[in-house]
Amino acid sequence: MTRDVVEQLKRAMLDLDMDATLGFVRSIIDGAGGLAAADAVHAVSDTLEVVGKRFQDGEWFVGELVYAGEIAKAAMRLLAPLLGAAATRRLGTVVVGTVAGDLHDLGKNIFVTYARGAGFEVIDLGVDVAAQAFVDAVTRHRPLALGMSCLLTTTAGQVGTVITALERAGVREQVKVIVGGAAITERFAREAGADSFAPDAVTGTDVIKGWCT
Ligand code: B1M
Repeated sequence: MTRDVVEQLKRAMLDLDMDATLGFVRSIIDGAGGLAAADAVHAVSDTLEVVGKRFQDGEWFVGELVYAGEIAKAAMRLLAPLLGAAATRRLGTVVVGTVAGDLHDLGKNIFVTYARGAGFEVIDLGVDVAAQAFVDAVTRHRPLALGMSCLLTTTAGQVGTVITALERAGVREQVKVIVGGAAITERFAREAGADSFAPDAVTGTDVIKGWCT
């Protein structure tokens, strides 16, 4: 049963069937197969990997990529309120955004949800965020951490650009920098001058929790 619902959800998403996908998401939310919201998030993320592969292989085109992204976004809207415990404490402020030139936000939004659930106040700058906007937000909000998300290899250089801009503005030492997204590796993040890399939203949240102590 557990496997069935997950497999059906994945199949519906690959059929680009919005209604069926959301139906399976809702049935997981209602307790089908004893699954949790996080299981549905993993199923959606795994399916997006397949979508990306099909796009990369030329089997699918931008239209399919866009619509699969819309389905994932609608699924995440249903799941987000259920992720993470409701925060009862304030651990500090985190500024987050997707780097300039990059419009991908599903992974960033999951990170935002988990970080808020853990008790952080998250200031979400959205997508396509210019280096100066990150600097302005750090100067204004004096956060514990700055998180950047980056999915495109063509925009990965923005990570270093933002860190250099923070240094030039004299605020780099005030804030820890964490980076995630499919275009980033641990090594890349370190070489760009970040304090940490997050392969997933839960690890990213745990890393910033560690910075609170
Ligand atoms: Co795009 N896209 N896309 N896309 N897209 C990729 C990234 C790609 C790998 C697909 C492929 O070719 N295999 C490829 C990039 C290739 C490269 O750079 N080497 C690609 C491309 C080429 C493009 C366009 C250029 C296509 C075109 O127009 N020709 C275009 C670019 C637009 C732009 O940004 N300027 C484009 C557009 C889009 C859509 C808008 C259609 C849509 C995005 C919808 C949206 O985000 N609202 C989309 C999608 C859906 C994808 C794939 C299929 C899925 C991405 C995703 O959401 N994954 C993707 C293929 C792939 O990644 N395998 C692809 C699920 C998400 C949960 O994972 O974001 O990695 P992810 O987040 C993870 C972790 O990385 C981490 O936590 C999350 C899980 O817990 N994480 C963080 C992420 N950020 C974090 C931040 C943190 C901590 C953790 O702290 C701050």
